[in-house]
Amino acid sequence: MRIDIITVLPELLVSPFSHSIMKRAQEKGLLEVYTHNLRDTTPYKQGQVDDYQFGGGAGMVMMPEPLAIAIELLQKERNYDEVIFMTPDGAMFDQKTANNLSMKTNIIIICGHYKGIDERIRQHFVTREISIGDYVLSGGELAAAVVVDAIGRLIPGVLNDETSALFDSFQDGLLAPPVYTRPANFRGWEVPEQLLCGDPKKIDNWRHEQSLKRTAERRPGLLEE
Ligand code: 6GU
Repeated sequence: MRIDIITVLPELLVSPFSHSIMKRAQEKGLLEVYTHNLRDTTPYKQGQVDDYQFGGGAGMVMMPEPLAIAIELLQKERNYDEVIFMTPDGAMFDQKTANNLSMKTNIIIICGHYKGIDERIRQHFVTREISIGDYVLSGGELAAAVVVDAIGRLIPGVLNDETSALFDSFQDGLLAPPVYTRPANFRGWEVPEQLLCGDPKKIDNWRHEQSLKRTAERRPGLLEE
């Protein structure tokens, strides 16, 4: 899978993909992430990418031409399954969307800044708009990093048995059960006996019960779905 991210702050997108699972996914050749500085393809002088909004009002808007050029340069090279715009008024990102996107081949992600991007880019290029939550970030970069991480780890072969996504919270619509490691007795606080009994069936049952309990307590809405 190849992901091209269009941004005015490519520096923000270096570290998130340089470590741990995201690093391994790229080393294995299963994931390619490229960032493109919008200022490199703007036709305007001094790298201008934004301007005042028509109708007045505070805040700059990202101009259509630099974005269109950046998108079309990429689309000339290969077919893209999605052109995603990261925006707080987009569809709420969730595990289902992550699963769906992890099966795509080529994706473009546009990171917005300032008051957003010219609406005509959204109408004529963008195929999907994503928000990562009901709060406002200063730009789409951190949100894009979240989305790429969530997608990247789901690409077949990225995770091994130890890091398997199968038992993640949300993967089966439930929150994950509590986990414990050594020592079995830490400061007098004991690991639940069910996990120490050695009977895989009992352990599975206990974990499922705990998942249901945790979901009912913390996210009852998930059980209704
Ligand atoms: Cl995708 N972008 C920005 N700027 N803020 C957000 C967001 C995205 N998702 C939640 N807040």
